[in-house]
Amino acid sequence: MTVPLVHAIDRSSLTLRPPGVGSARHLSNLDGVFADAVARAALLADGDPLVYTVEAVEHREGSGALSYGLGVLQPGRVGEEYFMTKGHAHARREAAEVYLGVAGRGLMVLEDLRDGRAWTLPLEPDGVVVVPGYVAHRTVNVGDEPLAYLGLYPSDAGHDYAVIAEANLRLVVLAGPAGPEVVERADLTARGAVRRAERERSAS
Ligand code: PAN
Ligand code: ZN
Repeated sequence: MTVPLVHAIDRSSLTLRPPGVGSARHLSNLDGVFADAVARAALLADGDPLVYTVEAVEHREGSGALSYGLGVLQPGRVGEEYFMTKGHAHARREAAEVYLGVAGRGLMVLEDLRDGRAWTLPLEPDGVVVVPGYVAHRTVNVGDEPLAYLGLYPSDAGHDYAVIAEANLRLVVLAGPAGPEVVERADLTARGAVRRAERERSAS
């Protein structure tokens, strides 16, 4: 079947017309992504929420082909962390990607696999973000509405989830009292201990 060369983004339903090939990830499909295992288990027991969907349009004609996916990431939190994607680097490491923000308020968490440099960038409607090659990436919904974006990538980029599965990405985005806070994963344990001590003090 030939893949259509024209699609429209329907901004009210956040879907493609005609539809792409859909996939969905629920919280149960995101193992080892969120730091707070207790909060995750509670949400799973309560019904395993849908975290995001991707509608992909993949063109496969030759080595220069481009593909794209419309990602829709729901608002929500697991403990202090906002809902986010699993995250990956491209199997063909040098393959870059362009993200176009469509709706909602997001952050991209990025990490260069060559030198470990890590940073975040805003992902907002009509904003264009470049993810260079060799950079692992995930999106985080830091708003109250669905976050939608189009990711455009070489068709032979491939998704490598395993490369970040063990250590996860270095930067973590938490919902702080004044909005998103970006912290180092290595500082999470200490931070959790301080929070617990504060809770125990105020409870006693
Ligand atoms: C995006 C992602 C999309 C879902 O289209 O695939 O945001 O994230 P995960 O693939 O990490 O589950 C992309 O970056 N494609 O290359
Ligand atoms: Zn990608």
